[in-house]
Amino acid sequence: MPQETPVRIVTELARLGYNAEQEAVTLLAGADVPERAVEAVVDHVDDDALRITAGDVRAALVETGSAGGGDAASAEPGSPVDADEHPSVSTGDRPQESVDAGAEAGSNDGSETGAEAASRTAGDSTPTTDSPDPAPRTDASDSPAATDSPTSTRTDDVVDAGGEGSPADAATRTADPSLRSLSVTGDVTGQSTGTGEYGDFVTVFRDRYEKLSKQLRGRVNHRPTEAIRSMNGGSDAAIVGLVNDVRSTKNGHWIVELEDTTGTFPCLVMKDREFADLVDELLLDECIAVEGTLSDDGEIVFVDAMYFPDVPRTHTPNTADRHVQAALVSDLHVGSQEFEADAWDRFASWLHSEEAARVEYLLIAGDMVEGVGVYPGQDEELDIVDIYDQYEAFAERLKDVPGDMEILMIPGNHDAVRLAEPQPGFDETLRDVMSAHDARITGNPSLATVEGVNVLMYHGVSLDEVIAELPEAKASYEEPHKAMYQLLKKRHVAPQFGGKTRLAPEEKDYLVMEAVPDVFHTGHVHKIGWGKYHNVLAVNSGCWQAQTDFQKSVNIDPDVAHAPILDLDTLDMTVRKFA
Ligand code: D5M
Ligand code: FE
Ligand code: ZN
Repeated sequence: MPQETPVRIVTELARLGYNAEQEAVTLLAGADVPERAVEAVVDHVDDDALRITAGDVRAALVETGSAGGGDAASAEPGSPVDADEHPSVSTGDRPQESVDAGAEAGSNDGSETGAEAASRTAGDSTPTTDSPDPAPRTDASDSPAATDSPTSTRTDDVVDAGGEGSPADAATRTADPSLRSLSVTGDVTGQSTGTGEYGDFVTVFRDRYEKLSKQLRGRVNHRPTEAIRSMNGGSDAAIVGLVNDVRSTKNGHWIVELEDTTGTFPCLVMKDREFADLVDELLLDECIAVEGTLSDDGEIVFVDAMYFPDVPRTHTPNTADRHVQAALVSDLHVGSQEFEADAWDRFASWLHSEEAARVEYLLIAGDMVEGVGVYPGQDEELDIVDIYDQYEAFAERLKDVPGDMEILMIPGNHDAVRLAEPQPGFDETLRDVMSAHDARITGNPSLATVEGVNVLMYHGVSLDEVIAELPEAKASYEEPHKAMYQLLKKRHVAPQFGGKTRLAPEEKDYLVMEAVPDVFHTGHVHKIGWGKYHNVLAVNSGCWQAQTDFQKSVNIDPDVAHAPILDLDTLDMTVRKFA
């Protein structure tokens, strides 16, 4: 058996969204036709499974009769396939910080993230080639340190090293902006038509229903609720609707009321059904489908299956054609006394270093400034009290970023645009203030295509809602990426309207994820966390603001000065810490 078989198996499983036990990989590698064995085990495991066990493989191989002579001979202990580590996608840098596709790779475990060391000491920082890497790389030849054609010369000043990264070698690196591509869709900027009238809400919810029901249509044979009302008791029935209400019965079962364009219909989920815990995940106004049987009196559907629009497991992410990287940040809060200017300086200096030569994009997911009047008593914590002065100061920070980098930014809830989502990009006055770096400014959310990679940027206010509404295991501030998985599953960045998230009714629902992103980038909760959900990399990018008094009072312990650095050619990610 070729030695690389285990690596291929792990890579393929990762692509399909699974993590695997080492023994499972060994067994698969020993099958007569490993590729077929992988298919068999993927067919065999539960759709929601994240981790493939040796037991799964044995069961699948018995089912298909393809066990083969495979024995434990294949992957040697200590060989690169250490499935108990990070079996899937390596950053190629620090294995313990690699993005672990399929498994929950979030990273608030207190371990040093990414190149903290790298950001402090240039010499031994390159977390690349020499350290033994227990995680198989997706493509071993594709080391970030590899020397394909030299790119990138920062045109403006080189490095204040300050010990942070080594100076860029202008002689060997030339940035070639002609290789770059960045386009944005799904942006409300300049498209806003909503007047806030009641009728606009009807329109936007219709559009939501239209778009999301389309995602579900292929999976159930549904009827309008109006038609279901005239069906005979005992018939099979399926409904696609927005969740209008969720209540428990006195026996602990659940009634989920669904609404479509013809009316509403109650659906009963029995508490002992295997999918009953999905009810915990429901948010009002999200779109789901149910299948079941009408009660004898035809008044309620007994649910047998529940479906979410979701991201298909088969999603194959797009990647860039060359080794180029993007830095994903958010929540600077310039103007706040807690803005970590020194950390930002270290980051900006590092961007000028050779190590960052491939970092050609900077994507900022909102809360550029602290704003004014965002919450009561905020003025006492302001370093800069005038909102325009705050943007001036932010613009100065942008000037520290290498002049040849492409910057894309969207607003957040502290920024000077309307609070209701979708938020348009900044107005002309503020664009002027920030014009020095020629950044692209779009709305919240925006879908950016960066060298072929679809990056959905959303500030993240709805994460507060998801975290408040769902059980901790499914969404928490410690693991913000899991809350992001829920948004991906619902294919909507802010499903529940009326709580923390304000909605500006427009003709279209800009908050629906019509296309599956390859990368989903949010901020807002000031915690770093990332992981893959059905091959989509979800990244919440921390902040550049130390804990405020308010955050202290509510026990928010922010992750300050982390910069996730994304390889656009592999979607591997390294988090660098500049605190
Ligand atoms: O939000 C940073 C985090 O702090 C985010 O999770 C919301 C939370 N936060 C901030 N202010 C408040 C108030 N007033 N109530 C509840 N939760 C809050 P940011 O957008 O940076 O302020
Ligand atoms: Fe913020
Ligand atoms: Zn915010």
